[in-house]
Amino acid sequence: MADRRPQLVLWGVSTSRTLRALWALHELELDYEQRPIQPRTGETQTEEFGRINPRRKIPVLQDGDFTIAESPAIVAYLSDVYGTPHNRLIPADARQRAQWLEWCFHIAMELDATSLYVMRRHRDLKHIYGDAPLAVDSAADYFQTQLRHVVHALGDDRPYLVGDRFTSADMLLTTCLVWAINYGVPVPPICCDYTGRIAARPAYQAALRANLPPPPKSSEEPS
Ligand SMILES: N[C@@H](CCC(=O)N[C@@H](CS)C(=O)NCC(=O)O)C(=O)O
Repeated sequence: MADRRPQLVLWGVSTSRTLRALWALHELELDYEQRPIQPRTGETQTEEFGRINPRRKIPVLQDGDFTIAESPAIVAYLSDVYGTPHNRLIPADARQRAQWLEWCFHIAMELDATSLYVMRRHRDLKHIYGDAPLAVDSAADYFQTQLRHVVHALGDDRPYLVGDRFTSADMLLTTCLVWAINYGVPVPPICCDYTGRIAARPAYQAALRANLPPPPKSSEEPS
């Protein structure tokens, strides 16, 4: 009998980074299986997960015997391997690809790691990483300063960051903008309009649903 196990397995739910991987799976209309583990639940600390990702971070994608972590890399891998000319998430043209990479690094480094994740670590997760209100305020200011480059790029009614089609740079940016808006960081109207438009994509809506954590197990449920 043929092996019916799905090829693609995504580990992780409930974070902005897991959402990116799920979003790509839905944009590319791929079948996948979920392992809905969550951060800070102990589920990233198991022996099984440590073998899959020694960094003990979600998301992680398994594609048969291949494993890849880091949300922008997962999205790029999926597009490279499974994208079609119609739905690929990476530009084909060399110069546009360079600009796409420039945006991906800018968003992952400046908007995510240096700004929003600092706010998360030192405000929401201060019980783990330490209370640092000055760092939180400074990270929020830095986010707004760095966002000026996005405002400039989206000027002249440009619908997407790179070229004339949707790419994974738009996925990274949208997840950061939604994150910032939820954190109460002021976001200019042009970015709010952009976020609303991109977030209306059916694949984003499907990914949001798939990114919901599983309901807590009731101790009264029969085992
Ligand atoms: N740069 C990574 C960040 C991944 C990351 O930090 N994941 C956190 C949750 S957002 C995690 O898995 N933490 C493990 C834990 O707290 O158990 C990416 O973009 O995928």
